[in-house]
Amino acid sequence: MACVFVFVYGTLKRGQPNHAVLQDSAHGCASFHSCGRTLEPFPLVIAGQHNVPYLLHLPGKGYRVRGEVYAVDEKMLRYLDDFEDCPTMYQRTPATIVLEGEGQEAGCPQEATLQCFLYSKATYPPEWVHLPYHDNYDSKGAHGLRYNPRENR
Ligand code: PCA
Repeated sequence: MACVFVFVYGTLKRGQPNHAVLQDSAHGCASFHSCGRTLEPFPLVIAGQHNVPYLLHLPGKGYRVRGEVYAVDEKMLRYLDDFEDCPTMYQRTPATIVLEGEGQEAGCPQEATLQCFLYSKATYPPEWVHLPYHDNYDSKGAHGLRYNPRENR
């Protein structure tokens, strides 16, 4: 089947605690496409006792979130759905991503966009909307809300 694009904004990014999931060929294939950010703003919050990042499905509020686009095969997509406990914990929703990086800054009058999937949260406790919003998640950021990996829970 054709590859689909997945935009990751949280623990699946390079240098973040779950990135190895994308690199394990036993899960399927994921190849880095480019960096990018959401065309629309979304609230990206860090919530719950394990400090998990969630992009709340509330377009128009928050920041245009930065992340990475990967082309993934069907096997990896299924693995990621399972890993992200989709559709229970996260929902895989389509979003327009504005690509950034090589070739995008220089001499490119129009922004290149790509339709991607991302793992967002459609249902959440109402008070989460009032948490601080992030635009570029880092589990070791100045927010101090260090992600607690699954194996430690
Ligand atoms: N993993 C997914 C959703 C949030 C998370 O930690 C990601 O990195 O995009």
